[in-house]
Amino acid sequence: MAIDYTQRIPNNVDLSSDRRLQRALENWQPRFLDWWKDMGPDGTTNFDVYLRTAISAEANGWAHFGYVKMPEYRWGIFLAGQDPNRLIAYGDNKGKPAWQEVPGELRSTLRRLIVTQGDTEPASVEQQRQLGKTAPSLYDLRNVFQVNVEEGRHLWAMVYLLHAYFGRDGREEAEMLLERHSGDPDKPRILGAFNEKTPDWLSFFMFTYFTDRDGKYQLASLAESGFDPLSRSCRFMLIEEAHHMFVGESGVQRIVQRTCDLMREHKTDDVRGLGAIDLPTIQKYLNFHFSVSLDLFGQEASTNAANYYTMGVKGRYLETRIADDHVLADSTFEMDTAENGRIVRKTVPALSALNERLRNDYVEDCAKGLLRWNRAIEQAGIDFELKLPHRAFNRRIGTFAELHVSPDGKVMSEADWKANEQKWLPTGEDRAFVTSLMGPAVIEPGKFANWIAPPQRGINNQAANFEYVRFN
Ligand code: BYC
Repeated sequence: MAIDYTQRIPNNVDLSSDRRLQRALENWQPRFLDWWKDMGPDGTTNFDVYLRTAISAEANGWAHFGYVKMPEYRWGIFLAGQDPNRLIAYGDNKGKPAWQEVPGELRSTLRRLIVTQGDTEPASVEQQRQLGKTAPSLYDLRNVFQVNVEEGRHLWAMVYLLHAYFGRDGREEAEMLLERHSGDPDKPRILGAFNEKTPDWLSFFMFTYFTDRDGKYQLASLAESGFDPLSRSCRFMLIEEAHHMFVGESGVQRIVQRTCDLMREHKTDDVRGLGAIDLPTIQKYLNFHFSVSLDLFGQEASTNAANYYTMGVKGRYLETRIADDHVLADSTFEMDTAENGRIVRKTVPALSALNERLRNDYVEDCAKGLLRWNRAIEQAGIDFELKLPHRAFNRRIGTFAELHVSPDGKVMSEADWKANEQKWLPTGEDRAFVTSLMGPAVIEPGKFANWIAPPQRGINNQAANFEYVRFN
């Protein structure tokens, strides 16, 4: 179904045919806009931003680019097309038709997953609220705003499901999604990484590279859900998500490039004095964001994950492309786990290891960006390699949370960890330095802050000096 933009809430779910639902969502809409005003990008009400807006929910040719005043962005409800013959691909319900309504016995499980997913979306907007003030260019300013409006739309995607399929509880949960706030000591966001700060652009690019990538893997698993409206919501969200990870990967790449250019030009490792971010500091930020994002996959051994799978609620990454029985009752999986203060390899039932399996898929994907970043370092003739730290490094969730582990995977005492931690994770001083580089936003078209290289091409193939944001 095409997206109907004549409605107060743009949608492709024929919202006007269900007056009660439409009214409920129209009641939620002003609360969302109040939240955006209070917690979204600060001081941007009058900006015209060159944004893409969905005009179709299919992958090819889905977006329109044009100037939008940000609070007038048309947030709406867009689900990928329905396959009327879709079958559940795994678990006890394998082979049965996908559910168009929520099965009673799965109600609370599904609601919880949808709420957890929904909670991350506004959280990230809150985390990024102040970034516009220090944007290194108009191009980057436009990109953070694009990410923000789409995370806002992802919130709409989950709120639609809560309202449409979970009755009163769902409406209450939708309210709560606007009441919890990132880092709020009384009402924090649900998952740890979403209560961290994103105070500078290196953090932002690392966040969009590593944490948005968790989004990709979680959404892909939920896209396998037997609950078809959730699956269709996530499939369209994944199309939007790809740009967010591009922003992260290319952002880090441009910082690395600029650092290498300065190192070569001035024949020095000490680029801090030249107003750029040294490679060891980039590595520390990478260590932090990777480890915090690994926590988002949950416990290594998880009966929750096993139950989600068996019930047909949450699948594996690209479930239908995996060649096995899709039931996993007799399958095993090998993974590292903490035991008696050591890391040991164990064979465990595959069903209980599904979080870890997804984490493996994620780690493999994360490594690809590092190959490209390292190529830039190598091409500059610099002897330095960015590395993903060991998966047990700096964990708060799961089996490794009880251990202290170095980036290369060595288990150590708390005293040794304390003595070395500042070599591996950003210190207060590192953060203060990176923050000190974040000057007032660079708003002259085609100009960039000193610590980052320009992108290789513009958004939607625009020229290098395109005016991505007009301030009015
Ligand atoms: N923090 O059996 P386990 C995105 C709790 S990002 C705090 O492993 P489960 C985005 C857990 O709740 C993607 N608590 O749990 C990115 C459980 O509590 P109970 C977001 C945690 O449920 C950037 C207990 O520990 N989407 O889209 O299998 C910008 C046992 O754990 C954490 C989703 O997460 C944690 N990190 O796994 C914008 C998808 N981890 O039951 C957006 C939906 C675990 O003992 N969520 N716990 O009280 C899920 O699939 C699952 O909830 C999780 C956790 C994978 C997160």
